[in-house]
Amino acid sequence: MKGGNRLTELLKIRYPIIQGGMAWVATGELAAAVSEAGGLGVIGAGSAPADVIRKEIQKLKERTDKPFAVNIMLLSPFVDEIVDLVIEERVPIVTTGAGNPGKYIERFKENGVKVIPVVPTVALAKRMERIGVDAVIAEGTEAGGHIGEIATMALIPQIVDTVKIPVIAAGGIADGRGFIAAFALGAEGVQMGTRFVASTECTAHEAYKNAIIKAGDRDAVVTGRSTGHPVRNLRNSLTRTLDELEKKGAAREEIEKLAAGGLRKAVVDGDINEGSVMAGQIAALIKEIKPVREIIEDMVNEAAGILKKLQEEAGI
Ligand code: TUI
Repeated sequence: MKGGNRLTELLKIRYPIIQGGMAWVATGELAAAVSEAGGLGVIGAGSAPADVIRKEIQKLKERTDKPFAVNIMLLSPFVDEIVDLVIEERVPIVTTGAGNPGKYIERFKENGVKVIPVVPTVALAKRMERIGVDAVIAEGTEAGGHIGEIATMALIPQIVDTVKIPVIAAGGIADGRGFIAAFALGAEGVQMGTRFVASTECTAHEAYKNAIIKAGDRDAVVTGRSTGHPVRNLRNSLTRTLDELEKKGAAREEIEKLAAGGLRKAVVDGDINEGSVMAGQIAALIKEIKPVREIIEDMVNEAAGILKKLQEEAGI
């Protein structure tokens, strides 16, 4: 095994590859497969109550004894009970999304839980470092789901130049080229969501996975800008209806009512027309559903090939 970096040492994993903590999609099965393959598997708590996530943690623990994380979606009504659950189950690492995890940091630290928040801006990265998080995931607007405004290419080097803790790049990464690009910008790891949805072990409905395989470059569109909760999802009848409502200046409640429950509809029921098929812009680059181990090994081998080519052909 080759030597690691700060992130692989912090998380005790083989490859600096983290799986996105996607609500409904990031189950115990998917997370266990990623951890077993040498990355960091992440169970997405989404808006689920603690008893549901406890079962996912148990499922994962039956399949692997490698490190894993739980992602806490900070807009969830169940955040407090998920925080208690993480501590009770001795989950070693937490990632957070869709908000500022500040008020929970002390409890995590006291209990030896490593915390890695997703940050969409330099200001939030700086604030997170000051309150003592272990690393940050800098997520560009190319990502799927709830997003910020700054592109990965611009965001990563700015955050790398601002904080001393390790920076993990997310948004628009699905292969060895993206991996190398992230490292070129100063990241010490990558997080991928959409790529892991299109995996054999992902328990999302086949129709959802196939929608990613079929997506073209302009299909991952943003809805909900007017509500202050912009979400990137694949263009379908739901996104068209939402667009019309937003153009008409419909009430926030009406838009949110339509969007609520949309993710479950797509992931669990396979309704890719009326449901919210959250995916990043990189969906169009993903051409096949393959096992998690292959996704990771192919990515690492492609990255190694790029490095070799640079050394041999570019005289570097
Ligand atoms: O959280 C995500 N992606 C998500 S969460 C989600 S569930 C949901 N569905 C509909 C509406 C809202 C949520 C689906 N996809 N990614 C990480 C992420 N975090 N992206 C952006 C942020 C973020 C935004 C603002 C993190 C912190 C933040 O801070 C604002 C503040 O309070 O300072």
